[in-house]
Amino acid sequence: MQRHTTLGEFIIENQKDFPYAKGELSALLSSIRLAGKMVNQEINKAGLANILGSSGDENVQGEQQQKLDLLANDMFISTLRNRGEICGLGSEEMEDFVEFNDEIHKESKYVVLIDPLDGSSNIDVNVSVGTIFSIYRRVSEPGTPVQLEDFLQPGNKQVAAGYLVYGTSTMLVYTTGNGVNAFTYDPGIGSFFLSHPKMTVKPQGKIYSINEGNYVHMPEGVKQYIKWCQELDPATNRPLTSRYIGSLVADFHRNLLKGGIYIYPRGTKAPNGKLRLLYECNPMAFLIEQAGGKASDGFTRILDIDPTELHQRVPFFCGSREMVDKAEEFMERFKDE
Ligand code: P6P
Repeated sequence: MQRHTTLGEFIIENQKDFPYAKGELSALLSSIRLAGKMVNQEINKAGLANILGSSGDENVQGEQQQKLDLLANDMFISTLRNRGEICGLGSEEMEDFVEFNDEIHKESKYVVLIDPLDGSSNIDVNVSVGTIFSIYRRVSEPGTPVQLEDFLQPGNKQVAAGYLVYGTSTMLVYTTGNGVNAFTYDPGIGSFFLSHPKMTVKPQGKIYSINEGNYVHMPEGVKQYIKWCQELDPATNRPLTSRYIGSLVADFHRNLLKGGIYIYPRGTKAPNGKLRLLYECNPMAFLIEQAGGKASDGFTRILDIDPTELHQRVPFFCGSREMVDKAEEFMERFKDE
């Protein structure tokens, strides 16, 4: 009986694509796989155990921290620490990055940036949430403590990026710069199996994904683009369909499979947008470009933005290439309004 390749087998088979990784990156991806399984188990039983709802604390963004946020954050930190492949980790849930600077870890070559549970406000209403991760080679000298500069690298320096989506099924989607591959978790066996090899995003789609409740706060270019999406023009397959889950990973994943655009623009309420560059926009931008799509802040390629702060926010336009091109046209045309 022919069976699908497991994630572990796939990582080993494709290790050769990574010239300077002597297995460390493979081990790092495997530890993310393990942490993902652990988080998945907690999410699936969240309704039963007393881990729903808010922890009562706020994260660095001033957002209510859900209990599962903290649990997911701790699980990824402990799993990544136990595997010895990284010298530091930055997370949405922590003000500063974590140093792993004992004898083993400070020689490690990689750092990880992570949003351990994105969209977590949806947990209590049983909507899909996700984990987003981004991996860089450190720029500081191995053997020395990790530095902020190791994390503040442009997205075009990422060596790997991906996400787990905890939905009707749990999937892990990642790239190391050689295309995008997706793996579906079989809880009965406890393994991820290759279900969507070499994923590509359609150049044009019918779905636009944005929180239209923020319309009055949006830049004119985005307002005009939304109106354009809603016009009746069969020749250009309009009106488009509006779909917004309120969970970046779920909206991104749907657009990757079906074609579409996700926009979180700057606004009067969020002058730089809401999404964070380092552990949301950069990893998603790496993935969408590897699948043939596009990601910008409305003007500049996301992966070329030089970060200045660990938790900095940027406007985010991401998805089918021709749809992002069209939205950028409106941003350029109305940039002075
Ligand atoms: P809003 C979740 O908090 C998140 O970071 C993304 O997952 C999601 O797309 C967005 O914010 C939702 O934000 O302001 O539309 O509720």
